[in-house]
Amino acid sequence: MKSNNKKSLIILSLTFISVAVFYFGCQQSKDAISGDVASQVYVAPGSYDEFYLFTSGGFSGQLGVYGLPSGRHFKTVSVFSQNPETGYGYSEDTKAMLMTSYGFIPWDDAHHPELSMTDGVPDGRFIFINGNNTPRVAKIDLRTFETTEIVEIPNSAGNHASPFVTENTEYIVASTRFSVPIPQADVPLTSYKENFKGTISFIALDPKTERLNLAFQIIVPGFNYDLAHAGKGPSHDWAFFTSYNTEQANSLLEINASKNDKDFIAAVNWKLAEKYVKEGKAKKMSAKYYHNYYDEKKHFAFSDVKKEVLVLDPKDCPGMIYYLPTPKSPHGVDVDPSGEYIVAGGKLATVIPVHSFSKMIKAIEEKKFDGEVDGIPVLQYDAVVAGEVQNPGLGPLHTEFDGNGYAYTSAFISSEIVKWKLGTWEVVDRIPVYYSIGHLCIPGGDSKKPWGKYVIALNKITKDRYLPTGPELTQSAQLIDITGEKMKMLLDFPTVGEPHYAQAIAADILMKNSTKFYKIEENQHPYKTNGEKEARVERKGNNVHVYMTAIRSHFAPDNIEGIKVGDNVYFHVTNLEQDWDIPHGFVVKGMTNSELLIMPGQTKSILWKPMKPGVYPFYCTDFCSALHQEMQGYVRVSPANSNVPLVYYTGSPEKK
Ligand SMILES: [Cu+2]
Repeated sequence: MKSNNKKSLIILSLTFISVAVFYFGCQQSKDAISGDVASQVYVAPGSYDEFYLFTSGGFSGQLGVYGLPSGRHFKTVSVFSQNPETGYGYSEDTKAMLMTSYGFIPWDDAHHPELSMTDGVPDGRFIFINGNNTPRVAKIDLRTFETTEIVEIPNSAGNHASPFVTENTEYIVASTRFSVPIPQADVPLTSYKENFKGTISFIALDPKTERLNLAFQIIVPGFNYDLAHAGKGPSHDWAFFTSYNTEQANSLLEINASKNDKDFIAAVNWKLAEKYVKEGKAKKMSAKYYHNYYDEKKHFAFSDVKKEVLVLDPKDCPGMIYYLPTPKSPHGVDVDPSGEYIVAGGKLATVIPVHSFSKMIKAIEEKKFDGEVDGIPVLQYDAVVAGEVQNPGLGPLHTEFDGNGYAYTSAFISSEIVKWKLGTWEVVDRIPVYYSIGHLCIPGGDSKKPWGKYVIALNKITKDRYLPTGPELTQSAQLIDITGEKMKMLLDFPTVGEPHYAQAIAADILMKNSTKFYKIEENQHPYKTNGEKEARVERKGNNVHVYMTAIRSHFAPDNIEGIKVGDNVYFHVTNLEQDWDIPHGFVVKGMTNSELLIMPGQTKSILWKPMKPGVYPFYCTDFCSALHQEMQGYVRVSPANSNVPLVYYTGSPEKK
């Protein structure tokens, strides 16, 4: 009976989708020709976009930087994956960023960019993003658009509900999608209910040093924790995490995790958790994990290996965590700008349930509980719910806010954005998107002060929307005007990787802080070369260190002899330029890793292991001047047993 119901639900959904696609497809082309849509997204040559849009690269592991309203792609920030464009993860000075307790992992699945906030408003200092697969959280410095820190999260698997920040970025929250044995153990999978647990992690951002630190974890029942958002205003002290699979199934979750009528949003009082940690309620648990950071003076990444983590058990910490019953496998959880409403996206629910923070506090005070799970009180649904949005589209997932009293929810199955009013819960508008929207983004739309001008749809499927590119079509974002009563589709633009979630911020907040070059006198790279006079080659056994400089339009030295097969040749290249937008590239023929891309004032190092005797050219890859093509040199490689002396020069030969 059950499976029949399921089948008919799927058929119904598919029918709805095809009708929606047909109907809305016609409507959209009419809209597109009826107005001055093009002029609303046109950014004239030489003019700037109004917003930066940061989209996750999904399974590319990177972060995309786009302009709005143009949709132009400006940059890919290297985060969890090696990037041959920049040498990130290949160069000696960035490899440490990708170290984990499982070794060097040059890939991840990046999902949720999240801007740092002050007073609940994006402040433009940092953007964080999660590594979903091998649980990690990265911090990207928005002065340089470089990843400067990556923290691995122990006791976690599938770091999905992450990294959402509290009102002043006191903490970056994260929780585990997959519950696992904690500590890890070789147990039968059928022992899920006895042995599997979840964790919710709080990573602190030190306001002075701006460094991250995994402050503590809370151990929770073995559900799948899916998404999160921290509170703001009255709910400042709280963070909210959706869960599904409260059934604790470990097989065929598509059926087995959909049995309970309601799953939970976990409401965590992090202020109280912090207090319990200070009072010594947390237990030290051994757990090996990496904390990688990039020292911007040394231009070099380092790894600290951590050995333990502080863990709180809700049983020892009354009042720290409550469950809000929420229909039905909730996905997103979003807190409105006032901090009062906690909106769930029940992907299988027929309504959008909205919880009230003040009702939640009252229900806690009045102990309106509906039982408990592992010592965690479950609040009564009717005691906490503020209202339900009826007819919210099929498969409601995520909600963002415009700051003018309206909420916008993405509906995955019916491929639309639904606009509704906070407080009355009435749907006031809907617009189709193409197709299968996941997250959506309003600039500042999860903050206290959204810039309610646009909503960006982040779509999974673009069939029929673009020129075909083989079996894989581009994924896309769509820009929608939300300044009027009716939403208006303005622009489709393709994205690199899966545009899973995105955040946007007014451009002027970031522009003024953008680093133009690194001051050469502040460069403390361990292999820096202070000017061409110090350029040199040093042999230490079979390790050869080349201290090289790059300036328009030559390298020093540009001729090197006496390198042998079997040597480890480290090129430490210092870019001596002190001018904006003058990087130099460096690569040797046959190098098996990548190029280096060296910003002005930076030093970078890459390892080359010559395999065969011969003469190997090297050159600059980044067009830097009219004589860029002349920016080149040669390395002579001799057999391992040769006695060709080590010689290097720029201009005329000089023996060493
Ligand atoms: Cu060059």
